[in-house]
Amino acid sequence: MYTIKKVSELVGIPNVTIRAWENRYHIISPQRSDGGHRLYSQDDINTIKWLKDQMENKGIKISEAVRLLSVETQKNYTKNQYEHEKKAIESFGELQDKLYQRLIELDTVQANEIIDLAFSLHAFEDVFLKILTSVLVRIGDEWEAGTIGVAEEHFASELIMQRFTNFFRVLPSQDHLPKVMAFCPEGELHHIGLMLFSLFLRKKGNEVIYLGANTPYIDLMQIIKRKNISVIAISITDSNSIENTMNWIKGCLQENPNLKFVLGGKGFENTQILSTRNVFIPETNDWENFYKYTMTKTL
Ligand code: B12
Repeated sequence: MYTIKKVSELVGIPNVTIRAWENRYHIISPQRSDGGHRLYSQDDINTIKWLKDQMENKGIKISEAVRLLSVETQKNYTKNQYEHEKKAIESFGELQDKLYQRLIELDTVQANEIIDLAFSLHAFEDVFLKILTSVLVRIGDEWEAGTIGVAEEHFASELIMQRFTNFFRVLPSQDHLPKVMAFCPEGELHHIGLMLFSLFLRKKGNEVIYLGANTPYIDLMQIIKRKNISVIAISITDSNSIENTMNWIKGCLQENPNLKFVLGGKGFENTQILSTRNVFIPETNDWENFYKYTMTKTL
């Protein structure tokens, strides 16, 4: 740290000018010694030198130099932010690769350690979306391509699903919010998207009864009544399941016209089914708006 006298010598500007710039433009805020004297950092000195340079070599006024300084600072901030985000993405890629390797080696301990590390480094939504889901999708692709076996796929899906369910347990739920039941109809094994949507609702505080993949319709109406469910989330990948599902929904609505259904999944990508008063098909990436305008207002 440097005293004002030393700074004045180093940059060639009188003490009084340095203090005036400080008070008028708030460009630097030196620390204070125990005795109340100003103490400047190297960054402070660099800022003062930069301002002096703009005035002397470019012939501009101090007020204009200060304005330029804030533009430069913003540019540097944006650049640093970009570098930081780039690093984080690189580390997502690295964590994905490591986790993928451990999963196909069926190594429970190491796979869990990598997931723990991911949670310690990143926000939990990022870990679910950018690491766990990506790894599951990669494993599913490789399973379909025949490069990895069914045992590896099951092992990976189970281990990752356990982490999802752990989060389900710890997120607090609020009793006054609508209760949700989530499932994929019979024959549908793809439930990662459903899990992501359920996690989104759990984060909002809704209780979600998660039945998961391959759920027969039989007895579901009883659960809906018994558990006082008001919203039903259904995920469909195979569009052939849609017709049965829509018929089941009609039956449910005859018994309870206040029920709401939220549908999603690849199966709806190429269909003409539109949202109605009771049935919603939110756009992917638009869950926040869907929640804000539909879940909180109409339920
Ligand atoms: C992982 C995977 C599997 C895993 C599933 C594991 C699991 N636990 O879920 C396993 C290996 C079991 C599997 C099996 C099969 N699969 Co597969 N699988 C995939 C894969 C690689 C990723 C799917 C996935 O999880 N994506 C990630 C999630 C997050 O995306 P998503 O499901 O689209 O969900 C998003 C949205 O749709 C939405 N969403 C989803 N559900 C819901 C619900 C609500 C309420 C809301 C609001 C939103 C929402 O939110 C998500 C976020 O944006 C895809 C190919 C790919 N690269 O996408 C094929 C894919 C889905 N599978 C496919 C097929 C054909 C099969 C098999 C029939 C293959 C076979 N030869 O046997 C089997 C049988 C499946 C069955 N009976 O259901 C096809 C489906 C085509 C179709 N539309 O019918 C795909 C597209 C592959 C392809 N080459 O065409 N699969």
